[in-house]
Order: sequence, then structure tokens, then C-alpha cells
Amino acid sequence: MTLLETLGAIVGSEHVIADRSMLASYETDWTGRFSSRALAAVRPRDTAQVADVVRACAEANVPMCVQGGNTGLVGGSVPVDGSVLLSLTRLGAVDDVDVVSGQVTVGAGVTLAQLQQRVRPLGYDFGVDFAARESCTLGGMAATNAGGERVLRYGTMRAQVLGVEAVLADGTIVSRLHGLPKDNTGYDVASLLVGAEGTLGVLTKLRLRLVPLLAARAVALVAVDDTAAAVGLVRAARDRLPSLEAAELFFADGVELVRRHTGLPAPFAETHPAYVLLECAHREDPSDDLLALLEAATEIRDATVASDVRGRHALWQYREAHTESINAEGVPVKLDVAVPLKSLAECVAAVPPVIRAASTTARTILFGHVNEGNLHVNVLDTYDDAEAVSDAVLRLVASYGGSISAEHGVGRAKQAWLGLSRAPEEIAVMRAIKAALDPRGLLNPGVLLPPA
Ligand code: 2HG
Ligand code: ZN
Repeated sequence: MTLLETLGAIVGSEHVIADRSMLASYETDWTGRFSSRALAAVRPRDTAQVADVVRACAEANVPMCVQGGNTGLVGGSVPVDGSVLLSLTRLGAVDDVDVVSGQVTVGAGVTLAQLQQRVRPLGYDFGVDFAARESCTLGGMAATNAGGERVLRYGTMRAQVLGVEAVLADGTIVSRLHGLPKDNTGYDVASLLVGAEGTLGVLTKLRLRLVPLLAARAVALVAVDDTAAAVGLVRAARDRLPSLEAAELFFADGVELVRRHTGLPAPFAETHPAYVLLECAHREDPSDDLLALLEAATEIRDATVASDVRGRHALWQYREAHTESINAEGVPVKLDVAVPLKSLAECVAAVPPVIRAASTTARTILFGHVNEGNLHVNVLDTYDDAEAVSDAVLRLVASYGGSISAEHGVGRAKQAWLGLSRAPEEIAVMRAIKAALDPRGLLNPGVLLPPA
């Protein structure tokens, strides 16, 4: 039997996709920047089928690439040429919510929006949220340790994952889904696999921590002079408002771009240089607390507050529509970075000139999550200068003691620069772990670790 016949016998031949036109959507990333040619895409149904597929590929010595919703922004979900693409979207089971512990076990293919719909009627919510919620899968979110808009309150995916089930590179299944918050019995496999970008094992199930649903919400869109004012405002909000859940930053050029592609009206009568979006959530309406903060703040040029669902959504659109609006203009170079918060204003000022020096045609749009010093540097029209632009920005970020990847991961896009953020000794530890768990380098080759 050929490998594809064996895979067909495991998952059913209708779930082995080798037709070139049907493979296309699996082979290119969401931004359109990364693509390749897989041998086939395989769509297993459950952990046992994933294990059988992995074992068959390992026996045939064929590399595997793991994909969830294919919403990643660093090329990590795109296969290498000739590999088998393991698509996990059929692993869509959501177990009954354990309302005693406030936890739930889900399949890796469940989308973030599906989880939200499932747990909210029960008075629970999930601690991580971001714009790709309709398509991104929880397996991919865990594999990349996704962050998003609520990190200042609930932390990243790593803080939500209490246990995992995973298939290792030889087909072995490891499963630890009891979700005990206290469990000091040695190495934490879940923590190791979360953020490993599919290079150490294939996550098939997750035990997740839920948070109480806080339905009373207030959102403020605040116009400010610049990033320094934004940081000052967010610092005050963070220190004074325990209900603060999100603090986002964007600029006049981003709002103009978003309005061009969405048709949204201008948020204020005048255009302002920078905007901060604050969201508070509590059991009782947090509007008064938010308004009191805004009244006391000196950094504000204008502000508008909404507490009803429609009004809040409208304000969030100015921020969340950035990604799609940028892609509507062309294929961007995306650099998701973080610097210490005290350096954020300086970094925001330094990024555009550094990019201009690397590419005269480049158009730069900046936005991000203020409290984590997390900046999304999106660069359009770089043509042949994409590498030079990446190099210049990532070196600048490293000079501030920052991270070359705040929340999107390293993927294929940034593995060449890993050494800017991680010491040689740390990379050696990573290589040793990789060699122990995947000695033949069959899982997600070319992702995360640069060639030795
Ligand atoms: C966000 O914060 C995502 O909306 C995507 O991390 C960022 O498109 C981007 O650069
Ligand atoms: Zn983000």
C-alpha cells in the first residue's frame, strides 16, 4: 500500500485530500505570504486516528505539519513541501462543562467562538479572546500560546491550559486531562507542548480553565496625543480599575485604513494622532468607574463610552478590523513584537524610520496591546525588501530588550532571528528537548528552531 492508501484506510479516503485545487486553501497562510506544496491533507476524527496517521507517516519517514484554523500569522501552519498536512478541524468535541471546577475538555479543532457559545449560557467565559475567534481553533491557540486582548486580566493560553492529550512523533498518546490545579508530580508536559508550535507533539485535546462570565461591560474609545499619553492612561486604568480587561492602541493612519475598508464613520469630529480602547467588565455596570477615570485623566483629547452590546461592538471594530483591512491592501510583512512598557513610546517612534531605511516603498501601520508593550508592526509594499525590513525591526526590538514574537509565535517567519530573543544556552535546551521527543525531526520541520 502507498502511504496515501494507508492514510485513507485510517481516516476514510474522503478525508485524504490530494487534489491540487482542493489542497490550495491548506497550503497558503491567511496573509497569503507563505505557501508550499503538501503531499496531501489528512483530516483525522479523533486522537486514535491522529496517532495512527502519525505512526504511518513516521514509518514512511514523511514529515508532518499540523494545522488548526490556519489563522496563524507567522507561517507556522503552512506545510513544508512534500509533507503530510494534518488538519485537526474535525476534532470538534466539547465535553460537558464541569461547573463544579469551572473547567471543560475540548477537542483541538473546536473554534474559540464555539467554546464561547457553549460556556456563556452556563455563566462561564474563556480568558483568551481576539478577532480571529470564528476560525481559530483552540489547538492552534494552545500550540502557539496565543495572547490577544485579555492578557492583562487572564494571561495567555498557557494560563488557561490545565492539561492536554497529545500524540508524540512516534504515535504515542500522552494524556493528562484531570485538570487538578495542584499537581506537583514532575515535568509539566502540558506547559512544554503549549507554545511549542507543534514541534514536540500534536495536541488533540485540552483541559481548559474557564472564568466567570462578566456580562456588564463598558468600552471607551479615547483620543490621545501619542503613545506616551496612551501608556500613561493605561497605567492609571490598570492601577485603579480592577475591572479593566483590555487596553488597545492604534493610530490615525490605521483608523483611516479601517474606515476605507469597512465604511465605518469617523469616531470623532476631529482626527487625532492616537487612540486607546479600554474595556472594563464586571458583574455590575463598570461605566461609572470608567467615566471617573477618564474625568481624572489629563492625557485625553476626546473620548466616547458605550455599554450596550451594539455600541461596544462598533467601538471595537476600529481596532479589530485592522488585520483584515491591512490584508485588503496587499500582502503584509507582519512583525508581532514586545518591548518593556517603559520603552514602548520610544520604540513606536523609532520603528517607522528604521523601516524607511530598509525599504523606500514600505507603508507601516502600527497597533497593539498596550499593557504588554505588544506592538503589531504591519508593513505593506515591501516587495524585495521583506527580509531587510524584518531584520531592521527585530534588531531594533532586541536593542530594547524586547521579544521578536510577543504572541504569534516564531513559525517559519522568524526562526532565523530566534537568537535575538533567546540565548544560545536556551536554544541548546530547546534543541535537546526536540531531539528527545522528535529525534528524526518529523513534526513541523522548519518551524520555530533554525537549522542547526
Ligand atoms: C490582533 O491583535 C492580532 O488583532 C493580529 O494579534 C495582529 O494583524 C496583526 O498584526
Ligand atoms: Zn494581537
